[in-house]
Parts: sequence; structure tokens; C-alpha cells
Amino acid sequence: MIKKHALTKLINNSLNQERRNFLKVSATGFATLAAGGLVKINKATAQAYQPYPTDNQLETVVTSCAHNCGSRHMLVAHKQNDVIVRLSSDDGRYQRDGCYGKDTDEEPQLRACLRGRAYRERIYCAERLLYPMMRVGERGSGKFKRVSWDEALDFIANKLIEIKAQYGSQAILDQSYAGASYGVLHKSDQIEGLQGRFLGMFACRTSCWSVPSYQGTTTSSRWTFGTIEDGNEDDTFAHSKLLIMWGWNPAYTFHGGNTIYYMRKAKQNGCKFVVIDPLYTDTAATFDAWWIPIKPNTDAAMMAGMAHYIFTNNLQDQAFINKFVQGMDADTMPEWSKNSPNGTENFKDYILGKYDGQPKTPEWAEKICGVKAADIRKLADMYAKTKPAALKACWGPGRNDYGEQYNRMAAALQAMTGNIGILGGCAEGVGKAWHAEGVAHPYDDYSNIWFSSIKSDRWAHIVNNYPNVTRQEAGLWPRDDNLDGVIPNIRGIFYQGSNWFNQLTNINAEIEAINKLDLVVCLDQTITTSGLYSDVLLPICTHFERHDVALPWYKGHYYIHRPKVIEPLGESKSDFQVFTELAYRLGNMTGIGDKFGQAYNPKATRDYWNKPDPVDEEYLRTWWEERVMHHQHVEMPWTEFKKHGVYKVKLERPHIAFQDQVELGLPFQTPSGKIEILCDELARINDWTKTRYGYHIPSIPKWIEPFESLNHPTKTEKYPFHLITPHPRHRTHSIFNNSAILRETYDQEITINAGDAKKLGISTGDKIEVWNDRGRLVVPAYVTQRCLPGVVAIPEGAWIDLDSKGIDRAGNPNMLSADTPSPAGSFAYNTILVNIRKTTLQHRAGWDETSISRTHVFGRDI
Ligand SMILES: Nc1nc2c(c(=O)[nH]1)N[C@H]1C(S)=C(S)[C@@H](COP(=O)(O)OP(=O)(O)OC[C@H]3O[C@@H](n4cnc5c(=O)[nH]c(N)nc54)[C@H](O)[C@@H]3O)O[C@H]1N2
Ligand SMILES: Nc1nc2c(c(=O)[nH]1)N[C@H]1C(S)=C(S)[C@@H](COP(=O)(O)OP(=O)(O)OC[C@H]3O[C@@H](n4cnc5c(=O)[nH]c(N)nc54)[C@H](O)[C@@H]3O)O[C@H]1N2
Ligand code: SF4
Ligand SMILES: [Mo]
Repeated sequence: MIKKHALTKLINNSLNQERRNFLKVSATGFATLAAGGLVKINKATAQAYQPYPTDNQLETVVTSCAHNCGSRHMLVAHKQNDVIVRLSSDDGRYQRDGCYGKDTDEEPQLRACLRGRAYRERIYCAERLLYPMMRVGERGSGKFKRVSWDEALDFIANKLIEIKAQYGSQAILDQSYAGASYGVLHKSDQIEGLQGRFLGMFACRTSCWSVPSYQGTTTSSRWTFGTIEDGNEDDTFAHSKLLIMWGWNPAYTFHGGNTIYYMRKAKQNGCKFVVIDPLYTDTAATFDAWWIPIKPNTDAAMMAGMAHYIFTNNLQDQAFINKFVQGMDADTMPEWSKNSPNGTENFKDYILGKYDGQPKTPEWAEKICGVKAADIRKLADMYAKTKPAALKACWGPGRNDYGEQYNRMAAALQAMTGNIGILGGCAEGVGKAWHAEGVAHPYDDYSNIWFSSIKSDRWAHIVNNYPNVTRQEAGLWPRDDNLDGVIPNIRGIFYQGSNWFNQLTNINAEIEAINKLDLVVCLDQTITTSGLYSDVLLPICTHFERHDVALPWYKGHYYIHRPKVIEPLGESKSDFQVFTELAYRLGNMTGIGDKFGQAYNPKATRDYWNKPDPVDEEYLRTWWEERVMHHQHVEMPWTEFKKHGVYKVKLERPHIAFQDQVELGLPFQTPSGKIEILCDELARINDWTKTRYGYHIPSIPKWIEPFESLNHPTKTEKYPFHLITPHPRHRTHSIFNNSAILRETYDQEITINAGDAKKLGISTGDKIEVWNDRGRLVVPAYVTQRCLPGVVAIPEGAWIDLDSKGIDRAGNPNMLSADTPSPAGSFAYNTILVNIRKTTLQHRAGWDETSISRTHVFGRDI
């Protein structure tokens, strides 16, 4: 159980006296720093009445925002001595010629969103980890004591040696994720991160291969196009005449730095907008879109209905199909498929019902997805007849059981209408556009070594059921050695840049599993849910406190320099420092001396622990010169880039995925060189149990019933609501959960259709208990017409706050989600049946005692 207030107290108690002198929790509940640094301030009066220093009294440093948030924007730090007094964003003043700040169509500014602008509350928050800490109470009890770095690192090193000796090379689970994946040097990542390389070199690592964001989408893009780089840069949307936003809400979840700006251009150019989503989103409202509410998880059926209309009215772009597509119809089937175990079916005949006797008519689709057949026809007609048209199949509907079928079906529609490789069209999918050079730390033969790799959200199942687990259930990636198929005996977890304990599915299964482990280590900047369940907390400095370069997210073509703005707070270190020092310690404890440390961080000596800056500079300069200047033919030298702060790559033409394939006839990166609606890889599989998928996947896109949905014949009796869990506007996943100021803008709540709410006597602000067989939570209601009846929505990312009965009072929907991913690995984050009722149980918005979150709306009732 989380001791809610004990935690804040604990962290505050562990602040040393020096810090206490200048860091105070203000009356509004968040830590506030007085201008000028080490000055004691008195409650809120200082905030209200003391004038802030003017810009010319402060030093200005251009840097960027961070995290896995959908974009990458400029932040400008205004500091006095070693204290950031305020933050602003791109307003054109801080850039020199050739860079951002002009705010032209070609070079719009990179203005930060509300989260970025509130970042100071994160740097100086009461939840910041400032010292290494070790657990003294039960896991999850929140009881830790402050220890020295020596004590913490020696403890971890000893445990690592012990666990590896006893349980072998698969015993440590690497749960590094994307909290810091968009810096080139201080990186967290499943594949390119600092932790994977460290554990791999230590030769004890089970990795996680499926990606929460979009595993259904990535596998689909790889099968269909042979790459995840199926994205256009955002400016191309301005050329679309029809934009079908399938489960896409960029008003909340950015997928690029200036998406909305270019979509506004599209609107001004007369583009029609359609939004297909169970929720009437702010994007739908902003662009006055035709809203088509759809039952969650049924998108592939609706798309099949559209394909049926297009084929039966002969509206498909047959010339495009014949030239570029494999398996769309009988005429585009490859020779080998005749004898293939799994690949004799073509898409058109499936849609027409040749194989199962069921034509996938709009009427058939209506029964499944709830969208009127007439609307399905109308949309299909619009899409087939408008050119160029962009059907952007975003990730949310793919974060479902059989999410990969939705993305595959979308690609079939994009291909049959010939909207791929053209300006104003769209093949996304994953939507990765311009390719950035992403790694400055040593990335070499030692990188990404693993001894087993599992579907990410199966770890708790594996631990809870070990050794009675099949490779299918685990989703084991095949190997060509004697570890192939060997189920890992997971005895420890490392979290780096990841709050996966909070962010993966079925938290109750995770709680059961984590209590069985011998070692849990969390490297983070703040205490989080994952930290709460760890044995050792290692304080990591933020990107304001170390040197790096920021990358854009999936869209955007620029780099932003991130100088060290202030010294690391407390005793915090960078991840790279921690892994380097651990490598030295492990080397010396296992008799190989300094070799491990030197190999892990070849540009450094062990003194990197005390003096990281020259080494970081050296890695970054080398990366810039070798990767960016040499590979990407950029002429600006490193020192110049540092002065400019931002480097924007000038593109010779709009960036459109597959333009060269379509215009010049270059092959697609698939085995056949074509767009594979019939997928070679899938068609040739004989034994599914030996693949990472574990279970059968059709070689052409098909509608497959998810394990639970509003159409389920029995489960809906007990659990009549379908819960979806979109991304929060005011957080980046769980990051910023502790920012009271951001919680003022938008709260954790359950969106309920007004008719459903009326039947249950629920009004906005009532506390609602939401439950299923997997867990229970409490969250306030938001009652609206903007939600399909039978559907409810709770944003992901709240830090769980369990009461003595295990009910999550913070309202994290992963208390309810299932840890049963679809065959391709898609997380079932939006495949959840639940029931709801009004409750007298209280909701707890945040861990901080003095939270003011939405008190004016919901009242405070701790
Ligand atoms: N129900 C539901 N759950 C979901 C989703 C959903 O749609 N529904 N979406 C999923 C998706 S798409 C994603 S991407 C995941 C995200 O899952 P996570 O990546 O686990 O989520 P974050 O909250 O971003 O956690 C990142 C952590 O990294 C820490 N961090 C930031 N910078 C650094 C650094 O430099 N070093 C270290 N060591 N730590 C750092 C942050 O403080 C934070 O605790 O959540 C998934 N969870
Ligand atoms: N503010 C903010 N922005 C973010 C993030 C964040 O945490 N906060 N996270 C970033 C990350 S890592 C990711 S992966 C992306 C995620 O970006 P997305 O996946 O695009 O975001 P979601 O909010 O999960 O889903 C988008 C929409 O899909 C709808 N949806 C859900 N299920 C279904 C369905 O079955 N069918 C249909 N048609 N629609 C459905 C939701 O109602 C929602 O409006 O966002 C990025 N941007
Ligand atoms: S979109 Fe992301 S990078 Fe941009 S300001 Fe917001 S949180 Fe920061
Ligand atoms: Mo994500």
C-alpha cells in the first residue's frame, strides 16, 4: 500500500539543510525557487509580490524540452547563478540566420506546449530524487533510507553477480524505455539505450521487444512496406483535399512539432476533415470534422466494409494496384503463393466473401462497428473519389487486441486508392518521416545483446507462472543457439527512463510478480510508481543538468542543442555516469579490472563520475562530425551549431514516404519489392509456436474479433462498458503527474456518455468506481455527449495510489487492462470491458498532500 503523505514527508525529510534553506513547498503545493538562488522565501507572498528579474538581469540559454511526448520543442531557460528562474519558448529572438524563429511556412517556430512551459515545476519538485535511497519497508510501502552512492552501487553490483551466478544470463529484465529516448547521448531505449548495452555487456539480460506505442502498427508497416519510415513530414498535410483522422487526436497527442499549424493550412485550402473515434475529440471540434463514432476495436471491420464498397463499385485505382501491390487481388498474387502453407488467399476475394461465404458488406460491418452502412459507403466513396486524400491510421486503434489487423487493413485502403507516395496522400502507419542520426553514445557490437527477449507486457505472467510457461505465452524471440525457447527465470528488474510498473498492463499481476524478485533498481529523476516498488532508487539529473542534443519525434527535421544549463541537483548523476561506474565496480569485483568500465565508456576514464562534461562534449562532437556532417552532408561545424542552438535541415522537396518507389519505380523494401497486402513473411510460416508471434496471423488483412469488446456475447453482461485509455493532454504518460499546476488544466477523470450517466444517476464530478476481474479504481466523472454510448475513457499515466483493499484511488486504467497482447505484440490497452458505479470512496488526484488539483470543481475530500 502506498503511504500517500508519508512519501512527500520522506522526500522532504531527506532534503539536506542547505536545500531546505532555499527550496520550500509553497502554499500552492509545489516547490518554488526564489529568484537569485539561495534565498529563503516565505510562503506565497514571495510569489505574489516579489517582482521577477527582467530578462537582461538573467542569463538566457536555448535548449529543448524532453521525453517521449509526441514532439520536440524549444525551451529557453532564463537563469540567475545556478537557478532557472523562468522558462520561455521559441519567439524568434534567440536564433540566428538560417535557424528557427522566423515563423514562416517553411520554418515555423518550435513553440512549447503547456507541459514544456511547466517544466520548472518538474525540475524543482518535491518528488525529485536527490540522493540514492534504499528500501527499508515492504515493496510498495514507500519506506526508504538515504544511502551513499558507494553503498547503493556496491549493493547492486553484489546482487547482480549473485543473481547471474545462480540464475544465469536471462535473470535480469531490462525495462528501459523512452523517458529519455530523444537525446542522442543520455539515452533510455529498448534497443539503443545505455542500459541495454550495460546489461548486455555484463551478460545478464532479458530484453522486451514489443513497443507499447504501436507494436501493431510497426509490425503492420514492416510487413506491408518493409519499413516503419512510412511517414510524410507534416507540411504535406496542407496539400490534402480530404483528411481522414482514424483514431488521431493531435490537439492532445502531438505527432510532430507543428502538426496543427499545417492542418490549419489544409483547412484554409478547403480540405475536408473526418474523425473516426469513439470520442468527439478537440481535434474534431477544432477542424469541424465529420465525426464518425465507432465501437472501439472494430475499425478493421469498418475498413473491410469500405473496401467492399470500393471493389464492388470498381472505384479502386487498378493501375496503381497492378504496378505496386502484391496480393490485393487474384491477378497480383505471386507464383509461389500457390503452394504456400499460409498464403493462397488474396484480399479482394476475402472481402467479397469467397473464402468464408461472408461478403464484408457495409451492412455486415455496421453490425460489428455500429457505424451506419450508409455512412460507411459515403466515406468510402469520398475516399476513393477525392485525390489526394490522406487516411492517417493512427496508433490508438492499433493499441488493441488484433490491432495489427486494423493497421494492415488501413494500408490496403491506402494502396487500393493509390494514395501512397503522392503529395497530400498518406501511407501512415507508424509515420516516421525524416531520419535523424539518433545515437552518440558508443553503439557497437556490444549493443543490444540479450539472452532472451519477451513480449514486454508478459513479464509478470512469466514470473508468476515460472517455470510453467510456454514460449508462445512469453512471446519469445527465436534464437539460433541453445537458449532458443528457454523461458527466462527473471529474478530482477532495472527501470531506466521507464515507469513501466505503472505503464504496462494488469498492475495487480505486476504487484504479485515484483514481490517475488530479488532485486529491483530504478534510475529516475523523480519518485514514481516503479520507484516505489524498487529496492534501490538512483537519482538521475534532468536534461537541464547534463550536455546532450535533442532529436525530433517522428516528424520534424532538426536538432536542438541541449547545453548543461545548471549543475545536477542534489547528488544526482546522469544514467551514463551510473552505468559507467557500475561497470568499473563489476569489473573489479569479477577479476577483469577496469576493462568493463573502459569498454563500456571508451572515451572516459573512471573519473567520468566526477567530471563528465569533457567526455560528453567529445561524444557529441564526434557524433555531429561523423554522423550528421559526414552522413547527412550538413556543413555547419559543431561549434557553430552550439552557438545557433537549433539546426534545421533544409529539405530539397517535401518529404513524402515512398515517392521514389512510385515516381521512379524503385522497389519497396519488402521481399517482393511491392506493397505486400499478402505478406511474404507471414505466408511462409509453418510453425507459429516457434515464432515471436506465438499464434497464427493471417497473411492478408482480416477482421478478427478481439478477446473482449461490446460485441462479446457473454462478457458484456457483467461488464457492459468498453474502456479506452487515451493519452493525457496534461502529462507525458506519467511524467508531470505530480505537477499541480498542470492538474489545474485537466484532471484524471472518466468520460461517460450523458445517456449512460443518466441511467446510472451519475453527474460530472461524482466519484466513480470502475472495475473488472483484473482490478478496481476510483476516478471523478466527466459526463458529456461527446462519447459513444457504452464507451468510457480514462487517460493513461496516473501514478497508482492503492488503498488497503488494493483499490487505486488515483485512477490508473492499467489496474483494469489485460496483459494478453495480440499475436503481433500489440498491447491491449484499449481492449478493456468494465463496469462502473457511483461511489462514496474518495479519489486522490496526486501524491502531494497539498494538491490543489481541480478542487474548485470536485471539492477536496481526502
Ligand atoms: N493504459 C494505457 N497505458 C499505456 C498507454 C496507453 O495508451 N494506455 N500507452 C503506452 C505508451 S504508448 C507508452 S510510450 C508507455 C510509456 O511508458 P513509460 O516510458 O514508462 O512512461 P513515462 O511516464 O514516460 O516514464 C518515463 C520515465 O522516465 C523518467 N525519465 C525521464 N528522463 C529520464 C532520464 O534521463 N533518465 C532516467 N533514468 N529516467 C528518466 C521519467 O521521470 C519517467 O518516470 O506507456 C504505455 N502505457
Ligand atoms: N499530451 C501527450 N501527447 C503524447 C503523449 C502523451 O502521453 N501525452 N504520448 C506520446 C506517445 S509515446 C504516443 S505512443 C502517442 C500516442 O498517440 P495516439 O495513439 O494517437 O494517442 P491516443 O490518445 O492513445 O489515441 C488517439 C485516439 O484514438 C482513439 N481511440 C482509442 N481506441 C480506439 C479504437 O478502437 N478505434 C478508434 N477509431 N479510435 C480509438 C482515442 O479516443 C484517441 O482520441 O502520443 C504521443 N503524444
Ligand atoms: S510537445 Fe513535448 S517537447 Fe513540445 S513542449 Fe510539449 S512536452 Fe515539450
Ligand atoms: Mo508511446
